[in-house]
Amino acid sequence: MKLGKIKKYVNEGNRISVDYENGKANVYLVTDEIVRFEIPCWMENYASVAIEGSKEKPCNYKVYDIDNVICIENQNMKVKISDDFFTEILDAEGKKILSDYRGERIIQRTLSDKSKKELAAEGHDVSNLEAHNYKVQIIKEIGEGDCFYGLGDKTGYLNKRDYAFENWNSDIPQIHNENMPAIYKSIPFMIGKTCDAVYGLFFDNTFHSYMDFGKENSNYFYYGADDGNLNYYFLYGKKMTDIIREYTYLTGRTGLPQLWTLGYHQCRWGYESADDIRAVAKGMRDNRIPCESVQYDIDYMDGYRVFTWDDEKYGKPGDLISELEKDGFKAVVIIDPATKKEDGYFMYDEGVSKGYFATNPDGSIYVNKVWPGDATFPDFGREEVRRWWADSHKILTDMGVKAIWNDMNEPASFEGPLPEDTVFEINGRITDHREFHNVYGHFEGIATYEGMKKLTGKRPLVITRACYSGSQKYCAVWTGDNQSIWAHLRMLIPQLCNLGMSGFSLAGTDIGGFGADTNKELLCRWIEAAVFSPFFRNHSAKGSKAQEPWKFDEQVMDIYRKHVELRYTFLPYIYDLFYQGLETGLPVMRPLVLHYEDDVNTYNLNDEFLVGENVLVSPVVEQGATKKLVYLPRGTWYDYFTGQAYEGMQYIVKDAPLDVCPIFIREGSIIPTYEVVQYVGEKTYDRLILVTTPGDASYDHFQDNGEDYQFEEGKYNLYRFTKTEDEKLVTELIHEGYKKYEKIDIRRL
Ligand code: MIG
Repeated sequence: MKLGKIKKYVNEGNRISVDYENGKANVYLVTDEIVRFEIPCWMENYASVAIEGSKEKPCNYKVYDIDNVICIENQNMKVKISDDFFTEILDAEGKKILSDYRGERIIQRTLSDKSKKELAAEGHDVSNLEAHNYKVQIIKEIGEGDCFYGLGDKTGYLNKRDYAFENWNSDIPQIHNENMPAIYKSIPFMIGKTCDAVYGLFFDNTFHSYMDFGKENSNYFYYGADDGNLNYYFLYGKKMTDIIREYTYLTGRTGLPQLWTLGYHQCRWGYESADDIRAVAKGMRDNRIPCESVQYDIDYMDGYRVFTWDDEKYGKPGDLISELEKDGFKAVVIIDPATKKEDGYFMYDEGVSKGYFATNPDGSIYVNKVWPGDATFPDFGREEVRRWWADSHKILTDMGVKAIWNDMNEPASFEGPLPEDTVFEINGRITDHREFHNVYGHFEGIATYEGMKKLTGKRPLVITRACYSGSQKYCAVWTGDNQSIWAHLRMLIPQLCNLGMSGFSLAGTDIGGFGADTNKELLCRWIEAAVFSPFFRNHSAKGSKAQEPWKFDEQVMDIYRKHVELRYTFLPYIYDLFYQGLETGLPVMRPLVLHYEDDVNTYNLNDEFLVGENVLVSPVVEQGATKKLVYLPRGTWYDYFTGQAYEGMQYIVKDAPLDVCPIFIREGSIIPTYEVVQYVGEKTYDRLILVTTPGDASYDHFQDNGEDYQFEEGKYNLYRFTKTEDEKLVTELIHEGYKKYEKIDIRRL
């Protein structure tokens, strides 16, 4: 993609179009902080899937050229564009933030032809010994010590430096290793941190893409894609929190969840009848472990036909749901996109007659095998298909279903991947699987969200496995089929933190591990590490060891109960973080580097995290460990359980026997908490308990009905609590529109 020399440029509105010898490029000033770079080598006027509507704001900037370099300058930065669309971005003081790499890609390894042959002969992959240049590609310089964050659900560590990844939504039932190129989601957004700057890059292209952060060569990082335009956004910011705010300004923010969805959920692929579900629900209540749902995996369906119910094993549709609802359980059911190919099955018949399924190039319906056997794939890129799918959820909501769990939407298929030329549509434009694959789950998510919103009037919970940037507007996510191994317990922290920094605030892992057998110690440590996982669900696979908390011993049950109760205690704090996120885009679970980016000790901190700004959690994630090395950043931190104070900017060794997950509260905190209930809705929350630590503090707390959209019409309360050095607490109601608490108490740490 060598564009050659600049011939001329035109500045119109927010766009600077550059004519090169061999093509053209555009630079768009989206806002004063966001600049978009585009080479429309594939399509002019590409409409983003991730970004809905225009995000352009009036911008103040000037454009001029010196020695054939185009300079675009505003209050924040200076963008220099040269021949070959070589770009350089400087801050207002002229310090370089990010620059394209001038050289070629060179793999830093040497291998003689002889060795290459020998390796190949033994079956090793030698295809990656030479740099493969992609149709769309951009290479940027790396500085020593640069760190990279974001990228959604990728495996491995918090900092992606020295690793390479791909974006191609993949169903991976095998162990998710740290060097795996891709799992279920494609979120081509990264935050770069240099020694004196931070920035964001969002590569908005849905084709199979590749990102390498210095693994190939420590002098550069690159982005490549198999097709599409070169189309990326540079996000300027003084702090990482600015970058996240801007990224979520572009691609949207996680909506306010219903309060109950933030409670505890129990699941297992292996509850095979109404009695199984009933027994688990009873187990939760009998053992006094708070719980909102016992989720229905694929066995509830009649022969895995979506939108049906197996009444032989699960009773009359609706009966079990309403029986359990009396005890506070909300029904959450799984839906797969693959629709059984079977004449006489209403979804198939309707889909065929209306032409709703993806086709082969010759127009025949594309078929592959998934759970129901031969199956077809709804083309969710079309609005009428989404509407059909959305409306089909009435069958479920009529039974009392409250939330939907979308699985297998990479899309997964048992007989090999869908061919590249399978035909889909994106809002009226015909395309193929190569472009559509990574947004299949995204569009299914929109359909499901719209359906549930219309049918229930409540804020939908749609839990999805596959998605793309921007899906956070519609979906919660879980990280798919992890395993009951310590490596996956450890990975929970960087994975959920990076999802959070990529806009996906409502995320969780399968607590206890999905595949393989969990054990007592692992399950205890997992529930501890997951207490603040925004989506909070224990799930396991058929054939694995049962992992409901009472399947072990009294000690496990006590530890489990203690931590689920802790979750319910902190519910209003977590809910507030979602409320604040509507404005800031910031996630609930955050790596320390997000708030302490000048502290090098936080750059690679993989085993602790913050919840909001005021709670620091440092779980034990090593088998056998009963002490934890905790890093505390600047300030004073208070042990949540004992109140003991610790000075920050140091590592401490904390005792953490099996029943303890070290939690610290920052000085000057006011944390809203509730009394424990067995499920949200068991009683009204009329008492708020503020946990406080010494020091000046101010905190805004949001309260509404926790369910629907009435808060958007002002039906909510916003309390402002202020505390000064003399430790007196002042309460103001800065917005009143909902029934107030009867009591507000204080618990001083
Ligand atoms: O290939 O529906 O990730 O959570 O329990 C298995 C059965 C299909 C994969 C999901 C998992 C779910 C399971 N599904």
